[in-house]
Amino acid sequence: MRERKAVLITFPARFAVEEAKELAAAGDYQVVELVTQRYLGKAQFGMGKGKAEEVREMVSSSQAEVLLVDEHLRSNQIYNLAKLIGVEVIDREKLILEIFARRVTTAEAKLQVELAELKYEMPRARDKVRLAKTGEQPGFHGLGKYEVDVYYRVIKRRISTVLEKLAMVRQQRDLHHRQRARIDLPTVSLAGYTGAGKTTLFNLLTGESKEVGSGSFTTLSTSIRSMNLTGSKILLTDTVGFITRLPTYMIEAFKATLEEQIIADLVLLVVDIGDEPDYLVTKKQSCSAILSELGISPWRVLTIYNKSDKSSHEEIAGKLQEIDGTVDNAIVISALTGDGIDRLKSRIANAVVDCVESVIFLDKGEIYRISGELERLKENAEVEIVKEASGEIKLNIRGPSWIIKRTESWNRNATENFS
Ligand SMILES: Nc1nc2c(ncn2[C@@H]2O[C@H](COP(=O)(O)OP(=O)(O)O)[C@@H](O)[C@H]2O)c(=O)[nH]1
Ligand SMILES: [Mg+2]
Repeated sequence: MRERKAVLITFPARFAVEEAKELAAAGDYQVVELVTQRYLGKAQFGMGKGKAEEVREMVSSSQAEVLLVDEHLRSNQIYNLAKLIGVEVIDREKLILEIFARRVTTAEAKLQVELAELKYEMPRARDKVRLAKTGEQPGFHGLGKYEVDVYYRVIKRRISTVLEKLAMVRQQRDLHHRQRARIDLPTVSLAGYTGAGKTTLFNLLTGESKEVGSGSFTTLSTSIRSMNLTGSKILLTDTVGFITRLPTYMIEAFKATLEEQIIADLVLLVVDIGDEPDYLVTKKQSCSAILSELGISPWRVLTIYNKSDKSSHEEIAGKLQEIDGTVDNAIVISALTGDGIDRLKSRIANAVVDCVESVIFLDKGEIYRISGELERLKENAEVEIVKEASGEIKLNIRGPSWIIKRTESWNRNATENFS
């Protein structure tokens, strides 16, 4: 998709700026001007009138086609701004919804995103109804009173339809299964907050030279690439990443979007070690919480501390001590300079491609249930089938760890269910 030129307004904090730029890029916008404001909640335009007029000048001199405002705006603010500035105004929530919408491919995730879009529209429809009824702004956005009422009812009806469909899709959900069957290669995905350096690391590992933040990695297919690791081919996925200030109604859509991309034998959780210690701890905790809600157990997550080039060794050691209680085992890298990448690669190899052994116990009849998968397993691993005196079946397996991990759910007493 063609990138659209945009003026971006966000908050002055470093993190806010980085995140807003990353979101804009993921939405295929090319930021031509960046404006920071301490407060974006003013009634008429979100910002003061004077600032809004400055922005109008910027938009026209830079020939921007869109104004991105990195904050939740009410429909009257969007209306006022668009009227003053003369281009489309997209607020933070709308931008995030656009990003989700273009990433999702499964039925369930699509429905979750559609539901969030409708919920975004809902209060705005109510605004439009109210404005039209009080005659404050008759024909607001070209809608008469009658049309607005109808519009509101249509949204409500669509919400209930989507909810019904979702309930149906959930019953037949086998997302993990399908993906696993499709991708018969070890897969590793990158998770972490926006701005942590996922895309930079993705490009470094896959040898992709496209500029970071160019917006060219926004579709699902281009965010999956293969890389070579000690002679084995693995698939690496760059995900949408965690987003701060996510309104409650968007959480399900976010999870569905991420869930689709994050299905992997190993998740690399990228953390910016340059952050302040308490901020680091909070962020890392919320990442872990989201990952576990998505059904990814901690032993499948490898935390990576990125941007080592920005701090001294002592500073980094101090922070690691505080977060992890250990310094020696931590993977500290710089995706920018390449520092620590060889060690990272060997840790990934260790977790997914190195040979391991495992024993699986099955009840008598169960061997038939998994016979198809067992045949596939035999192509990649050594399998010895032993019939125990009890009638129970024991599988002795030896093969690359990613395959072994996937078979663990066969186990009669499996604690983690992969499917
Ligand atoms: N100094 C430094 N900057 C980095 C490093 N890795 C990424 N960055 C910068 O951090 C910003 C966000 O990186 P990006 O890869 O887009 O983050 P993502 O949102 O996680 O994909 C960019 O400006 C990168 O150049 C690093 O190791 N060191
Ligand atoms: Mg990225």
